[in-house]
Amino acid sequence: MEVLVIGAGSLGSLVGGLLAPDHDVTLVGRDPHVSTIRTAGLAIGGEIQTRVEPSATIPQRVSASADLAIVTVKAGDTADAAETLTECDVEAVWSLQNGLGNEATLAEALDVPVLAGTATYGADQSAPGSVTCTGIGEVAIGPRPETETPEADLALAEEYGEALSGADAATTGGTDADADAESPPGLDVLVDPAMPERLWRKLAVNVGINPTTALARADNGALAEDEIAATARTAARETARVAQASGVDLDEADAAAELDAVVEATADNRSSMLQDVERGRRTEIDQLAGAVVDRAEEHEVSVPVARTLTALVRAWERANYLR
Ligand code: KPL
Repeated sequence: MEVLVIGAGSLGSLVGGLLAPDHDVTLVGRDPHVSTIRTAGLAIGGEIQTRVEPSATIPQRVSASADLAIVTVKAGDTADAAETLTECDVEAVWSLQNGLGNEATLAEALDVPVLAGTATYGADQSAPGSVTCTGIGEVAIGPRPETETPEADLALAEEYGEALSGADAATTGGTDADADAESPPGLDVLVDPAMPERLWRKLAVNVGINPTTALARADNGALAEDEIAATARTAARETARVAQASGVDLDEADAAAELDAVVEATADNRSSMLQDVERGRRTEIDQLAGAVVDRAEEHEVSVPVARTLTALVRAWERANYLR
């Protein structure tokens, strides 16, 4: 399949890199990452070790056709990604982003089916031309919330899920010693018809992990420690309460358990918000904890921890002239 990845940062590079051996992948990102991939390929390190050679380009130069565009840009850059895609001829778009509402933004701007997705892989863009897999997670595809064509979208998600899943997708977690540069593990893409629940569950994980690790300047594994774990779990539980008030069936205990599972699976990962803070970039706080606070207000749900985390991260952004 021809696959465009719009947003070749940490996760986009990892996902595109894992698809590259079996598909014709073009990574769309920034220089010097893009120019390094063009000359030397993409090195994947950490829990998966391989080198692959996808095509790579910057957004201003894309006018490609593809079977599928995977959008992995920061939630705040979704409208720009949609604009880039208006120059391309793609059959469908799959959002693999953090936060809620990205699919709706893409669907409003584009005249092709837009599918929803989640990814819980840990990924860190260590240097130009390379990405480190810091935790093997799960990748899911399914109909987007509020689609007018749920059955057709589910059929499409099944088609793409099957086409994208690597033959040896379950074989992950290799070490340096057993790394086989010729046959890296593919992606195991799970098809989920119940995307709204999955997106809210992922939101609960992100609201628990991302601001806490960014503020503590700690990797995800630090959340296994009691004091900060309690803060993260409370934020995840608050998110579940807002999900329930929004009509989505997400149990508080399930949200907290999912958080614990992702913390364990990505213990060595530096969350995407921590990576943003360390690089002095604007974070996704508005689309994560900030979005929960906004919806909590609409539904009169109390979310003190999400509110505090939002205020602290926004204060960091203001102090760094990012707001
Ligand atoms: O999505 C992530 C992120 O960092 O944005 C998780 C899965 C929480 C991994 O850190």
